[in-house]
Amino acid sequence: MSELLQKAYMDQLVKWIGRPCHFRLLYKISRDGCSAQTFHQKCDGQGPTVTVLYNTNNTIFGGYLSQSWNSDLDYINDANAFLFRLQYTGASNPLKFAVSKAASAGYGHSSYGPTFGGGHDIHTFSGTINKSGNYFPLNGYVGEIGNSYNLNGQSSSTITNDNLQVTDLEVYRVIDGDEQQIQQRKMDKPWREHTEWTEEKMKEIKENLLAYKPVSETNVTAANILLLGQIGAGKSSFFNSINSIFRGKITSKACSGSFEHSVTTTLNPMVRFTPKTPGYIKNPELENKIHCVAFVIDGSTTDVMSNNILQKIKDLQISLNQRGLPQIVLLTKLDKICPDVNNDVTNTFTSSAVCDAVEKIAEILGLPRAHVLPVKNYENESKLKTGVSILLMEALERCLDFADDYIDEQLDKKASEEKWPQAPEESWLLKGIRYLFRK
Ligand SMILES: Nc1nc2c(ncn2[C@@H]2O[C@H](COP(=O)(O)OP(=O)(O)OP(=O)(O)O)[C@@H](O)[C@H]2O)c(=O)[nH]1
Ligand SMILES: [Mg+2]
Repeated sequence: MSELLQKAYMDQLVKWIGRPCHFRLLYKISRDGCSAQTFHQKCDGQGPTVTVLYNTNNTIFGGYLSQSWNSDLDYINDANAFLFRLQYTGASNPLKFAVSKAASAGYGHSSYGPTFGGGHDIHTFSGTINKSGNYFPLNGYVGEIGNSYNLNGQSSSTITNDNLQVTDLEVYRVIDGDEQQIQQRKMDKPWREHTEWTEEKMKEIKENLLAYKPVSETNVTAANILLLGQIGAGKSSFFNSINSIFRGKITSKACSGSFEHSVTTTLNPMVRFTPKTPGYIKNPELENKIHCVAFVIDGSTTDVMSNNILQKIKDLQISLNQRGLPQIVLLTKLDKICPDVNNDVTNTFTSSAVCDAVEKIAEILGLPRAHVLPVKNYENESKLKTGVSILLMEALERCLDFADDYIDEQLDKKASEEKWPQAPEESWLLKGIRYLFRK
C-alpha cells in the first residue's frame, strides 16, 4: 500500500527540518490498524519521525519530533519539534508551528497514539479505533493547539478544521541523507507480485493454513516437508517461526543457533542416515513419504557458497529429480543483505539485492525463480510482526501446494498402474501421451 504523502509536501518538510533527509513509512493506520499498541510497536525508538493526519475536510496536518517515540508515560523533551499544516480544505497551504515549550514537545504513553505538547496540543487517539465507513473517528482532540507550540496567527480550527475524522494517519521515520542513495537499492516496480501486507491478509493465510488438508481420497493426513540445508542456514528458525505464528507468540521449540542440538542433519557430514536410524521405514506408503523438499539456504552467503556444498546439493537434486520430488528454496537471512528489508520485510519485493540473490540461487540450482521463496525468520524479535509472518506463511503455503501436486501425481500414477496392469511393454512415448491427457 502506497504512501499518501506527496513528494512536494515531503520536500516542504525537509526544508522545515533543515537538513538533507528522506522519509520511510513506519506506521499507517489504514494498513496496520489504528491501535496505540501497534503504533508503539512500530515507532518507538526509531529516532526522528513525522506524523501526518489526513482528515475528511481534505486537510493535512501533523507534527515532527527529532526524538524517538516511547511508552514511558512521560513528556519528550525536544527543542527541534514543530507542528505543521500542509494542506487546508483541499488547498496546499503549508505553515510551521515551532515548539514553545520544548520540555513537553511530545508525550509517550503506551495507550496513546501520537501525542504532542503538554495538555495536549494534538492528542490523536487512545486505545484502538475501528474504521467507520471510509474514515477513522479518532477519539483524541486538537482543540488545545497553542499550549506548547506557537500558533503563528492561526487557531486549532484553521489548522485542523477541529476535525479528527481521518482517512489516514501515517508516521514516517526521518532518515539523514537525501533520497538518491536509497533509490538505487529500491526498485520502481516490485520484482515479484505481492498482494497486501495487512493484518487481514495475515489472518486469511493463517486460516487457510489451519484448514489445510492434503488432497482427498487418500489416507495421507499430513504433508511431509523435508527441510534440507547447511548448518546454520535457518532450518530450526523457520520451524520455530512457523510454530510461533500459530502459537501467537515467539517460541523456540526446535533449538536454533546451536550446532550440538542441530535437528536437521542431512547435509551435516557428522551424521549419516542409514536403515538402522530409528524411525527408518523400508517401503513407505505415500503417507510416510516426503512430499516436498525445501532447501533452506542462507541468502547472505549466496556469493560465497563453497563448491563442495553446491556439489552436495546438486547430487541430492539428481536423486530428488529421479523420484519426481518437488523442490523449493527457502532463502533466509535476507535482512542481512538489504538494509531496507532489515528495516521492514515488506520491502522484500522491491529490494534489488533480494532480487539478485533469488535469481542467483535459481540459476545455480536450475530451478524456476518462482520456486525460490525469500523469507525472514524470527530471530531477534520478541513480538510477532505482520509482514514477517505473511512472508513465512506464504512460503509454507507454496510448500503445501507443491506437496499436494506430488501426492496428486502419485495417486494418478497408482491409479493408472491399477488400470493398465498389462502394459509393461508400453512405450515411453505412449506413457507420456497418456500422462498429458490425464493432466
Ligand atoms: N538475521 C537473520 N538471522 C537468522 C535468520 N534465520 C536464522 N537466523 C540465525 O541464524 C542462526 C542459525 O539458525 P538455525 O535456525 O539454528 O539454523 P539451522 O539450519 O537449524 O542450523 P543447524 O540445526 O545447526 O543445522 C541462528 O542464530 C538464527 O538466529 C534470518 O532470517 N535472519
Ligand atoms: Mg537446527
